Amino acid sequence: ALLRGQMDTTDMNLPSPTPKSSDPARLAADIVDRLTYRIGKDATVATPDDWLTAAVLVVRDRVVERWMESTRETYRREGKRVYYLSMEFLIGRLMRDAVTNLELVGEMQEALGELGVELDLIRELEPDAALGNGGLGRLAACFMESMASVDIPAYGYGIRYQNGMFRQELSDGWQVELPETWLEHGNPWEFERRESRYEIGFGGHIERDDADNCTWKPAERFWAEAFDTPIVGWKAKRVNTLRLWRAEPIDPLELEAFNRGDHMGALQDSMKAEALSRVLYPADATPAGQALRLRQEFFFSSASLQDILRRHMAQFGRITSLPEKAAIQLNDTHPAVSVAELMRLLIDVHNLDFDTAWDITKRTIAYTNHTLLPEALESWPVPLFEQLLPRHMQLIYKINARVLREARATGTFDDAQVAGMSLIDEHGERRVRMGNLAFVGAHSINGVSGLHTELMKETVFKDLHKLYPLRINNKTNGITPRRWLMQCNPGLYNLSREVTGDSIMSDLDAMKALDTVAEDAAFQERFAAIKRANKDRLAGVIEKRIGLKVDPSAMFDIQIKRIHEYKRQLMNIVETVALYDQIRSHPERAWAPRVKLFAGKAASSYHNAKLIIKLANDVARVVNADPATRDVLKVAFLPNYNVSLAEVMVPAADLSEQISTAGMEASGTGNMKFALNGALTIGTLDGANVEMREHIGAENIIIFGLTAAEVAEKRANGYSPEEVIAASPELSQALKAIESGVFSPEDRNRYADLVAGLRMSDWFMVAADFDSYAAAQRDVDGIWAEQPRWQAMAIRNAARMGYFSSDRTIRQYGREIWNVIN
Ligand code: GL7
Repeated sequence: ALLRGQMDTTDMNLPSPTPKSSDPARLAADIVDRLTYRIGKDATVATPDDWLTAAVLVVRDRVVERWMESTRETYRREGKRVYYLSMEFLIGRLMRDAVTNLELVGEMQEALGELGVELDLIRELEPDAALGNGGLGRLAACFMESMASVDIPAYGYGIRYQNGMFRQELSDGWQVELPETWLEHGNPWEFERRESRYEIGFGGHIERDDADNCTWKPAERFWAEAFDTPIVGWKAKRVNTLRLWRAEPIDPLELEAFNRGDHMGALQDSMKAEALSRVLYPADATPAGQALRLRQEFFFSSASLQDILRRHMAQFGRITSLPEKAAIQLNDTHPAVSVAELMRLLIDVHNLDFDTAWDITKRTIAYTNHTLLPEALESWPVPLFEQLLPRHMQLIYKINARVLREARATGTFDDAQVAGMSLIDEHGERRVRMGNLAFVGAHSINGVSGLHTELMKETVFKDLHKLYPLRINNKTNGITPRRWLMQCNPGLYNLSREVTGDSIMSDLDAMKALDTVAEDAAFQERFAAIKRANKDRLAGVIEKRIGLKVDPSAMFDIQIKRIHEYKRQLMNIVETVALYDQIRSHPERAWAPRVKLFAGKAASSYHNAKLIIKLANDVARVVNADPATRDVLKVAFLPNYNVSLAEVMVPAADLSEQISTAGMEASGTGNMKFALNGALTIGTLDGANVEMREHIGAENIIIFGLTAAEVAEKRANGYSPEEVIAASPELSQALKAIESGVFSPEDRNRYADLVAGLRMSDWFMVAADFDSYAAAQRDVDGIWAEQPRWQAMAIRNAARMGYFSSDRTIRQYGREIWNVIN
């Protein structure tokens, strides 16, 4: 009886778990039950957090049955599983997601209502799981939800950071970073799997066995322990697993040291383990660089691969069938060390020869590239790599020798090209190039928008693409319509369904039916009323957070995303200053009233990004205090942008700012969220904006500025921002005001260097695009003045975003990369 868990129980007559009812009375009773027996509290003393936990546990019970059924079914079918390896999962809150996908919203509201608790109130208490920086991490979260929704058996693998993305506060307009503590009240969604743990090694030396096979003796060893969160698909069709690893010491306490009186030294291992899964690196598209980051990358890659191979061997018993049963997707280069780790496991643990292992590795692994920014392409100093992962370094040299041999054998590459394809960068300090490692170890390398994929072929991977021409392919990003329409904008979702029918959540293309009512005055009125309600709600949030009153009938013009020079928040602010000047010079004109909203975090070490936040706040302070512009212009920077704030801001936007320097934003996904919620886009021909224009129609989107080719041309042939600035009176005046301290009277030089950067080099083409951008903004004003036209355009935007559902993206991965759907 003690061994029951490991025994074959098929012929035992075990009682089955009681199926969980979704009757509101039953739900209410269960909530009280959890409160009493799990939390140990009486209803009369329960805090709102206790009610939330009890409600989550009740919802989780309803998920578990479907979860086990999904797992059993995959096992029975002997199907292929998808493994999505990502350093980041930017999930946000899970309560509303799970309840809507289980279709229990009404029932839970009623059940909690019976207990005198409001669902809408307690779900606001749930902390955001902010285990990611921005688009890349949020994409991983949308993909997890879509894989469950389109019924693909999948596991997400990542790190259970104790502190996720930092909390941003503003102090006198400056960003202040504070640790985020999402686990403070525990996490009722997760299941700790103490039995699922793997040893992770670092450092040490290699004992040679024979030509291929080696034994690595690491100097440091830790446990990776699994925590599982169920991810519910639409209508709970399937429930998949997000498995996050936490590092644990193997020796929690070195008693010998402790007894010697070295109390800190005795805890050394614990502290080192803790550091591994302690905190998310807050660098967005900029490399972290430190040894701890490489340790984190290896830690979660190794744990995930050991788990994948363990599951494969337990079911199929033969390592060589791995590529038929497992598809491993690397989300950017962060898990690229997986290529070497899989090789090590196949050779040193499963005793395969190098050639067989290499063939299996390439057929199993695929890699998604998310950025072309040269500074974001990860590389590690060879000495650091060698010291932490000596066996992997050895394997990388061996892989490299083979790749370079293949390159030379074609006879088409010169020495410089071969050097560019090498896994080792030999310029200056020798470094391991993680992008090249991921490329050569994968059968598929995909970009995230059509433009980005083409640029990948022409730039970073030009020669590797020539050598392996069948590998690069495109998978344009998408967003889940459950979170980004149904949950965040129930008004628009319900209105749409009157026209489209009920299928839109499983088939976003059905939104197309809204086209037929785009010009209908009565429909426009209802559509506008929903937008207005969303804006009223956001106005409330703005007032509560920063004490600023804004007029909800004004145009809400929103730019929310990480602060980065290539995203050009600076251009938006400079244009705001120019507009402010214009309004003051021509108060008699009929200005379209605007509220310019900004939010986003800056990487802690990114000086200019932090200065841009301060500038937005300085400009806001001056503009908002000026009685001359009071009725037509307001500026606000909302602190601590996160998924939950996005869920309030996106549905309230009239205008979406997607104004990156063309060629630099790989895709963007915020752009898609806004358009689906009926905002017009002002944007450049960058990333997925290009495809959005094709789907929405050029007449329904406001495009301006240089193309990617024109940007490249200007950079190559040199361009003089001073000339451009001199030729633009508006820009000249705005820059002069900023650099002379009009917005920073207490520190007149604050923005001198920032503006000097624009005058001297202007790498991001702010000056070059300024006039075109300002003119496009005046076009926007013109459309706003013709409300029926604006509403028709906004409706057509929402109608035509079907292609950008992450269900479509995931089906393409499933068919064209993973081979799990036909
Ligand atoms: C990003 C891109 O910058 C962004 O354009 C893209 O939408 C996202 C998802 O593919 O990936 N790449 C990157 O390094 N980060 C991104 O958000 C941080």
